[in-house]
Amino acid sequence: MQDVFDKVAEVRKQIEEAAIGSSVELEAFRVRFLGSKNILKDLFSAIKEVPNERKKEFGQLINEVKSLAESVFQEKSVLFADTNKQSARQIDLSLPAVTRNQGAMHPITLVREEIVHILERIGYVVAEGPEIEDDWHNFTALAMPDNHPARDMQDTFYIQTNPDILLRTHTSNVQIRVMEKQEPPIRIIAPGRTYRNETISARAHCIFHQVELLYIDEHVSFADLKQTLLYLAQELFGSQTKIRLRPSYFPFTEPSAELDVSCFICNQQGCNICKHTGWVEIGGAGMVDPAVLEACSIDPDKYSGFAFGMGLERMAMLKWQINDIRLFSENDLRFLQQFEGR
Ligand code: 2U9
Repeated sequence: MQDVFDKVAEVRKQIEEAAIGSSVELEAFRVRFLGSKNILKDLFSAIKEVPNERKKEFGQLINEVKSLAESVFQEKSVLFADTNKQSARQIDLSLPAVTRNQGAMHPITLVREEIVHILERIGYVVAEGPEIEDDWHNFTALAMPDNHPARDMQDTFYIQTNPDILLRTHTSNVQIRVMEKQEPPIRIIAPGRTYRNETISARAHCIFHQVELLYIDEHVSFADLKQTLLYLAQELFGSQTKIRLRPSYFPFTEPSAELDVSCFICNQQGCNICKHTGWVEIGGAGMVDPAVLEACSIDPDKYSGFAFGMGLERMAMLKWQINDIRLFSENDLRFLQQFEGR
């Protein structure tokens, strides 16, 4: 029985003589004498060995020793408080780095920048214009007369009830505005957002993006157009790429053509992307209609030019095999994060 009283006396001695010279030693002290499995708890459970008449005395003794441990700890905590903060501030270079989300470019931005850079290398400059446009710059100047079906409310978003103000249906308004102000030669790229009153589905959206290009100078020919498109296609899809021009119709170009490139997925062996034809359509083109030049006071007898237009959603969908156009405007991070680092 004297044993347990001796043990308490010994623990008291340990507390009184404890060498606490650092925050590490202070923490060791706390764990040993005040922690959840501290040595005093073990001693306290030995109370069953103490005869009843001395249990009270024993309990008081343990409480005294516990208070002693607490006051030693308090006293030393004040001493090491600053040191503690300082060590918290120290940087542990062996820890793994905190990775930060860098964000990603939007896939439409990525294809736009790619096309713009390719065309800048052969002398084109980016031009911009308004998304809210008047009827003349969006339709009339582009040889789309009053009765043209594209002007229908079904196809075009008009601003409130004003039949003269609308959301541009293509970026061609930009070229009209440049031609009004600038003498040829004109070599411009017009990338931008466009609007059409379409029912939204996996294949169609009422908001989409285009890149159009326009080149006006003396003696510009269809051969120049073809060579420019071949350059663009080979820069985009690789030097082995072939192009094919199919006759088509646009009100603002004559002659007009649809541009196909040899399938970059299957190399013309046949796949779902080219629907086993070996060819993929990527845009439309043509020689600028003389009536369009005239509308902008450019002499069609002196100057000629070509234009080309492509949809950026379609390009991105082909490039990354994306099967739903709505993904581009929904801002779902699970979609957008896949373009990190591109
Ligand atoms: C001016 C004169 C002519 C631009 C052109 C196309 C053919 C064409 C489509 C491609 C896919 C639109 O986004 S899309 O649906 N565009 O096929 N665009 S020629 O012609 C112009 C432009 C401006 C002054």
